Amino acid sequence: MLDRRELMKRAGLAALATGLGVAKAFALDTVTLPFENGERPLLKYPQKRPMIVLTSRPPQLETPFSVFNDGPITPNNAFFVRYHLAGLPLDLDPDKFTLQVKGKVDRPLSLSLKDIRKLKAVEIVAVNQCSGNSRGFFDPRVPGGQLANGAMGNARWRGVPLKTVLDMAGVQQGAKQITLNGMDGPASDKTPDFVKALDIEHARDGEVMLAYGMNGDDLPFLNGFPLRLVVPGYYGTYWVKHLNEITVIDNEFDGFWMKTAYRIPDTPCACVEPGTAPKATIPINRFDVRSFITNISDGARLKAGTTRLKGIAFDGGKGIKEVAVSTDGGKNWTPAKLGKDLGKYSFREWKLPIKLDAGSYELKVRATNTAGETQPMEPRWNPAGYMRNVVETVRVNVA
Ligand SMILES: Nc1nc2c(c(=O)[nH]1)N[C@H]1C(S)=C(S)[C@@H](COP(=O)(O)O)O[C@H]1N2
Ligand SMILES: [Mo]
Repeated sequence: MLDRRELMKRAGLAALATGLGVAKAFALDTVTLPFENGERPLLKYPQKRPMIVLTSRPPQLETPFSVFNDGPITPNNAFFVRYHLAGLPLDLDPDKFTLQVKGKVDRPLSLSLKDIRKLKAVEIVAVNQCSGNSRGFFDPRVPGGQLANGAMGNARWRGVPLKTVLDMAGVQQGAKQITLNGMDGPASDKTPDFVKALDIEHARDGEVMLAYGMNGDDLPFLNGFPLRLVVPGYYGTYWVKHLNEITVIDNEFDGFWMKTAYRIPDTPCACVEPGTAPKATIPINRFDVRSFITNISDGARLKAGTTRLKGIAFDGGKGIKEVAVSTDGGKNWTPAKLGKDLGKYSFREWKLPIKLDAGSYELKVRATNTAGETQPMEPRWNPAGYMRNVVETVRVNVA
C-alpha cells in the first residue's frame, strides 16, 4: 500500500498544497460556458486532465462536456470535483487511515484500509451528480456555483456494502440515522464542518457502498481517496469523501448541511414560482430524469442529409425506459435506440439517425424512466438552483 510520501508524489498533492500558484503555472486556456459571466479557466490539477475551474480554493472542477460523448463511463482524470471546505486532508497517510464506526452500536469499530479491502467486495456503475449541476442556466439566476452541465459523472465503483460494516458493528435498537464525516475541514471556523446523514434503513439497503475503487483504480485524491460513500441514485452531497467517521444516532441529525443547506421545496415538482420562497422544505434526495445530446453542440452547422445523434440519459434508479428526439420543437418524437444497459444507476447511451433538409432546427431530447417519470418542457425553478432537468434543446443550422 502507498505510504504518505509516495501518495503525495504520485497524486501531485504537493502541488495542490501550495495552492493556486501551481494551478496558474499550468493554466492552459479559458472556456466560455453558455450563460452570462460564463468565462472559466481550464486548468490541470493533480491526477486530472484540464478541467473547467469554478473555484480553486476549495477546488471545484467541472468536466468539459465533450467527455460525455466518449463513452458511458467518465474517466477518473475527467471526473468533476466538488468541495465545500478549503481544508483538504493533504497530509493523509493511507497506511494510518482508519474508518471509525461508533454511536449506537454494540461494537465500535476502527477499520484500516486493509481491513476494509479484506471484506467481500461489490461493484456498481452509478452516476454521481451535484445537486447544483446546470445551476448557471437558472432564470431568474440564483446564487451558488454557476455550473454548466459538467458537474456529473458515471463510474464503476468498487468497495463494500455499508450494510456489511454496520452489521459488524451491530446497530442498536432505536437507531434512526447515521452521520457521515470526512477528513476535510473548514479553513476558518465560520463554515460548519461538512457532515451528512442518511436514514438507517437507507444506510442498510445493501446498495449504499463504502468505495475505495473507481474504474479499476484507486479513487483519485480529489474524488475522496482513500474511501468515499457511494449512494446510488442520490445527489452527490451524500457521497462523503475521505470518509473516516460514521456515527449511528437515535435522532434526526440537525447539522447545517442537512437542516439548512441542500433542501428542496416540499412540493411534488420540488419547485416554486420563480423568485418566491418555498413554504416548507425537505432534504434533497434522488435524481430526477435527465438526457443530453452529446455529439452536437448548440449552434452547430450540419450538412443536409443524415446526422447520427448520440447522447446519454439517466435517472435516480428506476432505470431509463425510453429516450425520444424531436426536431420540430417538441410536436413529434422519435424513439432512439438505447445502448448497453450497465445498470439502473448508470448513464444509458442512446443513438438515433435523423434526416434534415436545409434550415434551422431545435433538436430536443427527452427521457422517460420505467416508472413513467419524464422531463418537463419548461424549466422548473427553486431558489437553490437544484435538480435542473428541463428537456434540453440544441439549435442547429443545416445547409
Ligand atoms: N468530504 C467531503 N465530501 C463531499 C463533499 C465535501 O465538500 N466534502 N461535497 C459533496 C458534494 S456536494 C458533491 S456534489 C460530491 C462531489 O463528488 P466529487 O468531488 O467526487 O465529484 O462530493 C460530496 N462529498
Ligand atoms: Mo454537490
